[in-house]
Amino acid sequence: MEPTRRDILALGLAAGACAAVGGAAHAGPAARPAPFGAAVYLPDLEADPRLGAAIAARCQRVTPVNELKWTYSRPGPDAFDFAAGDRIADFARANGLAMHGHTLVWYAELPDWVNALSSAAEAEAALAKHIETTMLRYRDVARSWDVVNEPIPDVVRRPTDRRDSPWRALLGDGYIERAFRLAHEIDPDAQLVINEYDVEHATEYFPAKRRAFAHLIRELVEKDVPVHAVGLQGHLRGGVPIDSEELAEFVAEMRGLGLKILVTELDVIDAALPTPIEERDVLVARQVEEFLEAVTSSGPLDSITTWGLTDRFTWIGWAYKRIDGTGNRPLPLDADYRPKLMLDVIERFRRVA
Ligand code: 9MR
Repeated sequence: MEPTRRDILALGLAAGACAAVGGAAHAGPAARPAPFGAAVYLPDLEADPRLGAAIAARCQRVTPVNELKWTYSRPGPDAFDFAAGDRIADFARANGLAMHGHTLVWYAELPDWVNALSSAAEAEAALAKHIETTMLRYRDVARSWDVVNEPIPDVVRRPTDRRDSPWRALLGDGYIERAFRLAHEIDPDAQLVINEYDVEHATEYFPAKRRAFAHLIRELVEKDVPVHAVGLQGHLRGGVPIDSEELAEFVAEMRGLGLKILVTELDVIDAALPTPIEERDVLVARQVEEFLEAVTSSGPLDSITTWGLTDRFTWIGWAYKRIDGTGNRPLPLDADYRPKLMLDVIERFRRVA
């Protein structure tokens, strides 16, 4: 599907409008665009050679979707299984891509033996061994890591609320600080990211979650914890407006604390968007535009990664399947690897200086 001229104008993609967005508040286009990345799941990479080719041609970074999660890489307290992680790392190396490590500490995807840990000492030892072994193995190719993923619960009552996990149960909220300090000791030059979702909208629980996320990050920075960047996952809810003003303020505050801003898992959950593809693609691209506009209003992004590259392989397809039977269209390339308007929007905001 070729976008119509009306679509292009609506998205500000025409040359004049292009200069206006991002160009207005800043010095001009970035000398080097922010790296663009895609997350990739090994079975997809191995199933379709077009996927690897598209990533190699279009991306500078790659994130393993699942391969470094504990259920995949930690069969037992003394055991590591890096078979799948190594395949992604080799793919990255072979194509000159950086790998973004996802993720060292998370509440989810924990094997039974972690859920059975029963003392602070055991939890600390498990974390330390995991962080050290995993970071050192990929040190050459992974220069950035989601050290702690999703530390804030979905329903936040107080800004001090933190998400429950075995780590928190055994080590208290200090597990977050501990993880960053351990990661920094192991690889002092790696970029250490704190990563979160559902902070982009104005409705429901989003603002409270964003406030708790900001509270946590402020607390870490005040304690001189080596956190270097804020990862905004960006699993955007199609049809739900972006909280442009508050999100821009949040990001500006984070930059003021000396932190970089990364978009780590961008896609648009299009389950509730209209059926016609042309219309839907415009709405998806427009939402990405609103989001990227807000998060670049105080400076450039350090990188932009989408959670997948093509609509052919996306978690949205099973997690938010459309009831009209048409395929989901959350990503920059369609299921046949044709670029969509969303890709033009990303390309534009990569260049904000
Ligand atoms: O896309 C991932 C899916 O294949 C996994 O089953 C799921 C659980 O491990 O994780 C999905 O990726 C998530 C990411 O790791 C963290 N942020 C939210 C992502 C989408 O759910």
